[in-house]
Amino acid sequence: MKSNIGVIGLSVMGMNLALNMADNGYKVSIFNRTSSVVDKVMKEHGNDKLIPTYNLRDFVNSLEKPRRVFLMVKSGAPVDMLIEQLLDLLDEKDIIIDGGNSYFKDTIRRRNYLKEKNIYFLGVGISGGEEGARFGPAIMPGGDKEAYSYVSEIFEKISAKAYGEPCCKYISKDGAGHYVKMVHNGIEYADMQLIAESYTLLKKIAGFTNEDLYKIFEKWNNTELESYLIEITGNIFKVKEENRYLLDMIVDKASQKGTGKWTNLEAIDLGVDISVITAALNGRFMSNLKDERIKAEKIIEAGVNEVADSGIKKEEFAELVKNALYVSKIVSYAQGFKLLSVAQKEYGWTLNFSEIAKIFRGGCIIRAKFLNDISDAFKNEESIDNLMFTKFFANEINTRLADFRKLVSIAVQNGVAVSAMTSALEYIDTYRTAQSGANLIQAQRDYFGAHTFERVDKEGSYHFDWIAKEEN
Ligand code: NBP
Repeated sequence: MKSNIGVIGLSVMGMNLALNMADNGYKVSIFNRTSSVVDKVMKEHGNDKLIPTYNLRDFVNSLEKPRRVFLMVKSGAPVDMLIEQLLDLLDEKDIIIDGGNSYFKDTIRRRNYLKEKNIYFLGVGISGGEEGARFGPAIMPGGDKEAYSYVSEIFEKISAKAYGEPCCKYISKDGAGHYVKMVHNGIEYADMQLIAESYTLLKKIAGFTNEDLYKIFEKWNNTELESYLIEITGNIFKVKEENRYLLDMIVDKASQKGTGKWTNLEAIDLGVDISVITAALNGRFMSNLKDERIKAEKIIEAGVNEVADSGIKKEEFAELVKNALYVSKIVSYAQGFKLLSVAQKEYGWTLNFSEIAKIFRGGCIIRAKFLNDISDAFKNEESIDNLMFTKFFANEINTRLADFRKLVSIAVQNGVAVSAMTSALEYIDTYRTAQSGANLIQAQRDYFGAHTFERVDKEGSYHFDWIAKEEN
């Protein structure tokens, strides 16, 4: 009997996905460039559902048709190299699935290339790391829709389940699945930065201890903030090593693998403001200037005048932080979905935001209760310009905005940097400014470059001879 699917690349993700597929009753052929890895997997996890293979020809021949070849290798050149090697061995209508973190434009290119060869291609975003891959990731499949019907059952079975539904839904054609995964990663950066800023405020301004912070986060996890990241953050505050809190022993330098960078570059390309996600990326860059920050603290003064005691009790302050965190979180998701809405027009995709929010509810790092609200909000108001304008979220923001402003002011007065939160507040204020100062920018542009301007009192495009007027 032939295998139902084959997995190439048996590092953390590939191995765990293959085991997950086998657990779900599928016969899975496995292959890895370095053969000893195949032996290791068989030795440690082997069962009759896993079929080891040691060259690509045997791997391909072991699969039932149409063949489902799941690549889980390092993104970039390895994917192209494998596609080339597989082309000699596959038949028309076989399906190559790229489950790695590939750049969506590579996915579009590969799909077009393989279409010429009559090979189907799916670019699939997978989230959840090792644990997710083993027991249920969030899956964002994009690519040839005809081919998706051959893998949908497997994907839905191995995916995480949230509220009884699989965290897996076909996204749209060519690079759409990888695009949604990329935006998901950007949102993840923002979520983490916003929580880190909340921690800083609670610790530096209100003086909460790690033990207090554990209790606060535990409480928050029973509110609208309920999420995986709030839960694990609470747990982190408790952990001690040799009588010292482990968190206090960790150097404040945050690394990254570059996925947040792609989201930001893409937003710049499409002209979309994702300032909270950008602030999160900048936060990681700045965190790495540790030595310079130590020097700067001595060179640049805080400039904090005697701040009058605001009279806020610690508990009240924690409530302000909670409201600011929640509103900022709404803004970062609103920005992520705004990027998706511009991208779907740019790349000709049809994205269902309500369903995308549902996929994120399980398996992945950003899983959170409020994704149900996002899903409902987009379902109720499909063609809304921005998540923040939906009735539900407009109300959530309006009822907390005064607290949010108060918190940001306290942070600024105390010289505590909260760039992601401030960016969220600025985004709200920029959006809700019906009459901005951009008329002056247009006037300047027309003055020095004759770039023309539109007028509020009549139709058309105008140039004014500013210099002549000045000379008169
Ligand atoms: P890695 O990204 O570390 O890739 C290692 C695998 O790629 C090994 O199986 C390696 O084979 C194989 N490989 C390489 Br490198 N070059 C190859 C080539 N030219 N031909 C064939 N195979 C090649 O593994 P990972 O961390 O499991 O991630 C796999 C994919 O999933 C990546 O795209 C990653 O970004 C994505 N992803 C990872 C996570 C996570 O939490 N780790 C989460 C979500 C998505 P070898 O053993 O012979 O070197």
